[in-house]
Amino acid sequence: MLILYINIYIDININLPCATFCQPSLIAMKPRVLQLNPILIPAINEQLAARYEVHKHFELKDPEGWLREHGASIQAVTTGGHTGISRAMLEQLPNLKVVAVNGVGTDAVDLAYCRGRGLPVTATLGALTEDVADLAIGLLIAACRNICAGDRFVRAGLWEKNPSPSAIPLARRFSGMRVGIVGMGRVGRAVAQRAAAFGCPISYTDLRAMDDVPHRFVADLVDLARESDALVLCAAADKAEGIVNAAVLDALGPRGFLVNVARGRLVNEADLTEALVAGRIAGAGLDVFVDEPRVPQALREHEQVTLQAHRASATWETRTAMAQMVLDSVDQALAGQRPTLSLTT
Ligand code: 8YV
Repeated sequence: MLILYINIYIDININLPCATFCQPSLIAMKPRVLQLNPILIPAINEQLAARYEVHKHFELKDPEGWLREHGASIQAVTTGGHTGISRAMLEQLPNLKVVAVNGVGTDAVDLAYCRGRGLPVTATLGALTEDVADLAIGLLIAACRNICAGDRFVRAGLWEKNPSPSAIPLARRFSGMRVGIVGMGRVGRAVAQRAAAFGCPISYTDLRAMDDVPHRFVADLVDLARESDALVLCAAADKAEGIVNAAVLDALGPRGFLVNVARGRLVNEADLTEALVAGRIAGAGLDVFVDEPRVPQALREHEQVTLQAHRASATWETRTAMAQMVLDSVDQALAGQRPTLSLTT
């Protein structure tokens, strides 16, 4: 440190070329980390910045030019579940030691390619389960009890103008609804636990029946929809694009509700919009969309749809736990260890 200080001092004051004095071996370069998505926890950002040279891809003026010039120096990437990282970008980062996903969805990362490269891809497994399940139940209750439409009615002063109880249509009871869960992983199980506390009979579908799940397994999604009052999507999107289509929505029927806290592309959004507009399903609670942040106008205008801006894990508690996992994964990988949360190595 002292030597570095003297070198810089001499360089500035005597105007000798730095190369004469600044031998790279004497300068402790911080490893470079590329952030593809902001981390919202200041304390974690401070620790990242203290240990690493952090480059925020989303703030770069010319991200492509920057990558061409500096890609080879990047040792770690942090990203969001929805953002992931493209194969093309991975190829521009030949010395990468870890992709730390600040989320549980790894559908936007080519895991097979990373496996082939021996590159650890980590996820924040278990950190967001409770919050995502909470929001799923919140969206379902909001959708079937028209909570947001009621809020808009009161805010707009319409209650005073039209105080008759018939001004707002009667809603649908949530307690006791037959809830069908699509994807019985951590989040699906947490949704089931919560819905069961409301007296809801639970059924589920997944790639296979699970021995440790006490609920009824239904192999076919159309059958599950037909036998449910509400479908809650908690599945990984890797191999399930567009599984909720017109046939599933028609099976759910005009009294049925759809909740999606997983990935927008599980749903054929055009089919969903048509089904809602035509009243072929009763309503929906949606946190995720096919082309975020763009949400189809028809969904935005529909009174029986409750919308969120991909917020299911967005609490201080969960995002702090997630960010800590990201930091730990980067630390482990750059210390030459296998990150404990690696899915690929
Ligand atoms: C996060 C997600 O909002 O876990 C995921 O896969 O999509 C979300 O929970 C996102 O990853 C935050 O960066």
